[in-house]
This record gives sequence, C-alpha cells and structure tokens, in this order.
Amino acid sequence: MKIGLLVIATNKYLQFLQPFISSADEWFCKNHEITYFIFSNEKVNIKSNRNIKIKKVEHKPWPWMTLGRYKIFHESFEELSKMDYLYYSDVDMRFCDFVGDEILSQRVATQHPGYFERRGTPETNPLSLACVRYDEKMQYFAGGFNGGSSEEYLKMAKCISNNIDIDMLNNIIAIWHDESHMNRYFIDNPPTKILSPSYCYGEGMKIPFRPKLISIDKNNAELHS
Ligand code: UD2
Repeated sequence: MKIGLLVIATNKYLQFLQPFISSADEWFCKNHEITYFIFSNEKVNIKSNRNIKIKKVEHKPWPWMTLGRYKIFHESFEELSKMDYLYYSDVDMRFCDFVGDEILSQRVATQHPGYFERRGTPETNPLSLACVRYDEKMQYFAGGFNGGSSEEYLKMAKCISNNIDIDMLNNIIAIWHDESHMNRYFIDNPPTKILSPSYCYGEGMKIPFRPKLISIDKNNAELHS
C-alpha cells in the first residue's frame, strides 16, 4: 500500500522533526511504501531512506498551525489523493514500537490518553459547528494521531476545514481547535477503527496501555509563536 504520513513542523516545532521521522523509519508500517509529507515554513533537511515530500506552508500564530491543519491537507488534495491511506501525527511524537496493518481502516481515531474512559471536553457552544450537545453520546479522541483511507481522510479534511472557516467567520474558535472539530466529525461519521491510547501515549503517564506512539512532554508557552 502507498501510505502518506502527514506532519506539520513550523517555527520552533522543527526541532522535533528529525527524531520523529527517524522513529517512523524504525517503527511505522515497515511493509508498505511510505511517503512523508512534511509541511513547514522553514528549510527542511531530513535524513530518511523513504520518500519525502516537503510542502511549503506559511506559519501563522498559535493556534493556526494546528487549527488549520485540515485546510492545509485539503489544499494538497491532488497529491494526497494518490496515496491509498493517509495518517497524521503531531510532530512532537515518537514511535517506540511497531505500528502496522492494525491501523489500516477507512476512518481511524485514537482514544485520548486522558479521557479513554470519559466523555472528555468537547465544544459546548451551540454557535460552533464543533458543538456536541449534552445528550449526545461520545467518546473523546485525541488530535495527535488519526488517519484512514485517503478518500475518507480527505473527505474529513474538507468538511472540518469548511466548518472551521464558518466558525471563524462567526468569530468562534472551538475549545480544543482541530481536536474539537474532529470529535464532532467522528460523532457524525463514526470511526471504523478505534485505536487505544497506545497510539497517543502521554510521556510520563501511568495508564494501562503499552506505548507505541508517545507524545513528548513539552513547554507549550515556550513553543507557541
Ligand atoms: C493537542 C493535540 C493536537 C491538537 C491540539 C489542539 C495530541 C497529542 N495533541 O496538542 O493534535 O489537536 O491539542 O489544541 O493529542 N504546530 C507547528 N507549529 C506551531 C504550532 C503547532 O508545527 O507553531 C504543529 C505541530 O505538528 C504540533 C501540532 O501542530 O505537534 C499540534 O500542536 P501542539 O502539539 O502544540 O498541540 P497540543 O500539545 O496542545
């Protein structure tokens, strides 16, 4: 299969890129043809034996580089749709165990490591298109790792990007940005595969899962720009 791994690394987040890619080289979908799609505003010089496509993006202040990710992907529709599957990971993550065919499915979401048995913190403002009503059942997914078939993933990217545009026109930014909109999307379009918090394991957390993809502890105040 042709699998695209999407990652955004602008400004200070560039420091995480090489370790992330090296860990993906070692652990991510070893038996498939992988292309890393790297979206950055900086000059990127990465060592890997796999295919690498560097895509120039303009950096915009926090929270745009996370909130705007689905617009960025939607704008690369033509190139990304050539892949069979697309997966997104935050750049401040490290693979630390094999991740393989178990993640391949149409719409793939990852249980949030802090809320795997709880409802989490969806957007509750009824004026936002990310809003989840109190009477709606949900489980809370993490923004840090998701994916699916390229067709389904790009459908999701288009929908979320449009919804965020509309929220912005109404001067609304959902509580957890892209993550709030993704959680709304997965209520309306349930995941065909739910990954455990192993795939978004917070560094230093003590939860009953074996880490496969770890989100690195970082100082947000220092990194946001
Ligand atoms: C959580 C989610 C993240 C997103 C965010 C929304 C996890 C592990 N992470 O992380 O996916 O849903 O909440 O608030 O579930 N970035 C840049 N340049 C910047 C800022 C961000 O490249 O200046 C990229 C980078 O790939 C980064 C990602 O955006 O990893 C998400 O930003 P974050 O890691 O600061 O978000 P965080 O930790 O709040």
